[in-house]
Amino acid sequence: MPEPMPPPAPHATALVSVREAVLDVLRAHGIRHIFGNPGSTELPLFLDFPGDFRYVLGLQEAVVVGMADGFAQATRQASFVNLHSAAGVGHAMGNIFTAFKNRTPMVITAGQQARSILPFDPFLHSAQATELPKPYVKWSVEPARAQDVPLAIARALHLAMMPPCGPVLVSIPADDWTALTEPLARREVSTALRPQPDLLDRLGQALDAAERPAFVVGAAVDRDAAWHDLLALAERHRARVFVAPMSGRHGFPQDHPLFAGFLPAMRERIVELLQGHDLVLAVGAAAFTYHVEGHGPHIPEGASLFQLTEDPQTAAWAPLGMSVLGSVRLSILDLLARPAAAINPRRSMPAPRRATARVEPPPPGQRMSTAWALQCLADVRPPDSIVVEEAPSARPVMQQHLPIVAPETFYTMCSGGLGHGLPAAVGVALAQPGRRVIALIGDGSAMYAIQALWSAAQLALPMAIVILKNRRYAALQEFAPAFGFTPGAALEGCDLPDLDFVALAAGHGCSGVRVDDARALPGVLAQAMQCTAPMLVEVEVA
Ligand SMILES: Cc1ncc(C[n+]2csc(CCOP(=O)(O)OP(=O)(O)O)c2C)c(N)n1
Ligand SMILES: [Mg+2]
Repeated sequence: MPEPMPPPAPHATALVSVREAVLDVLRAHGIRHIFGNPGSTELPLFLDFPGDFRYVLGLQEAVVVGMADGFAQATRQASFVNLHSAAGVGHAMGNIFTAFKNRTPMVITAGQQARSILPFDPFLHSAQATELPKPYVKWSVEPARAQDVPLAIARALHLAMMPPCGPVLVSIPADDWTALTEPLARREVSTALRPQPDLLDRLGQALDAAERPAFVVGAAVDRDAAWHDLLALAERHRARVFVAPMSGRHGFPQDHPLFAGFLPAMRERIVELLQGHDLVLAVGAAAFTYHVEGHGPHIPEGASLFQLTEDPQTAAWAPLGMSVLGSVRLSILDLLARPAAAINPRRSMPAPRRATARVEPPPPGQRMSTAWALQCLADVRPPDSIVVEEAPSARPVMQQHLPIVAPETFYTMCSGGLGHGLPAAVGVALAQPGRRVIALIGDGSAMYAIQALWSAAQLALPMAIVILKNRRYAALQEFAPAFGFTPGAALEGCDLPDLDFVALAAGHGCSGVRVDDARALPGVLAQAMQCTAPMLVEVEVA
């Protein structure tokens, strides 16, 4: 008779607290910043706050998530957020929606009441914590046991970084942090997916054969660090390059001869602007993002549509054409690796766009135009400075007078949700200490998350905050005729009198200057490019 098997040896791994195990997971991912706004349910995380981490406090949760979004985009790494149970997540929701649309990798932890009192519907209980942020998180979980929290955080990090990137939420009961668990093994998960070679080859052949190709470039190009590769592809094929509608990042230099302009989020106008092209390639962009109703074809008659995207949803809903799914950068590199075919002899070099005419300052006593303000900014800003914009009616003016010509120098949100730009600029400035960050914000937009000024001041970030003060929600007034309003007719809820941004800056610990004289603006902006702490410039525009 064989001897019975001996029982397994007692488990030898030394146990650690959930809190230590989670901090180790973050360290393994290179995460050293915790963006948050604390409450009682989160305090246990901060017992003996670890010396190698930095807590970045936002005074409202929209600010916390906005800062974490800018930081994640500018570091190409998931950011880590800690919010207060239900009310904190609620405040953050607008910017969680934006992070989802921006494809920003972000792990959001939310406090929850202690497990033992959950049956009694306690104070601060988030009753359906995992449902609250849906559908704008890729995954949300409240682990079944305290010991499962570290693995949930690791999984959340991997999922957040897996394209299409986005926010995830882990709800953590307050007593979990001190429970004991086994430490987690460090591991790596690859994220970039290579596109299917035969489909990509068909796209390559179509590009070689096209007579007048056009590229429509979306946010995923810059996000994927593919700016220079896309430029090489466009030059190889002599493609005219448009920026996709509502793009949160720029993917192509606006001063390049192949640059063809910005597509508006309107079906008929897109078809009009793409007229004459026989092949349209949407790169890292939806085909297409619309804002208003439209009818008829999506691309010009006779043209064919192709798409490179990392996002299965975007690929699936495209109304026509062929979509190749995979990393945008790897797709472009694989296209560049194909032998360069002889250029179709009928393909001509497209004519470059006309340069924008310079604007003159207004006569003395008159308010300056936004065009003048942005031209002044373009004149004084360092070439590698970063513009973070949220100034809706100034966008088309900016596209004319404040050209973006280098990678990773422009951020705005892809969602349309105001309250992102100001905190995102703070996050970008925190991530890029050597670079000048310029927050270009409308007066209305600034007020959705104005407390970001306080975080910028506390962090002593050398950033310029330019507020375009036109005393109104101009974009809505300009948009109203599309809904049948008489142009210029009064519109309820769109006037913003009596906002004083210099006073608001002072109240948040920032310096501030008001400029109403057009000729004084260049000097003040030049000073803002040199500041060593945040400086707000309130620009009175017409
Ligand atoms: C969270 C949120 N609320 C409301 C809106 C609607 N909205 C779109 S543009 C706009 C006006 C923004 O005003 P401002 O920042 O002053 O820019 P301006 O239009 O004056 O250029 C508003 C309120 C929105 N996009 N997001
Ligand atoms: Mg305004």
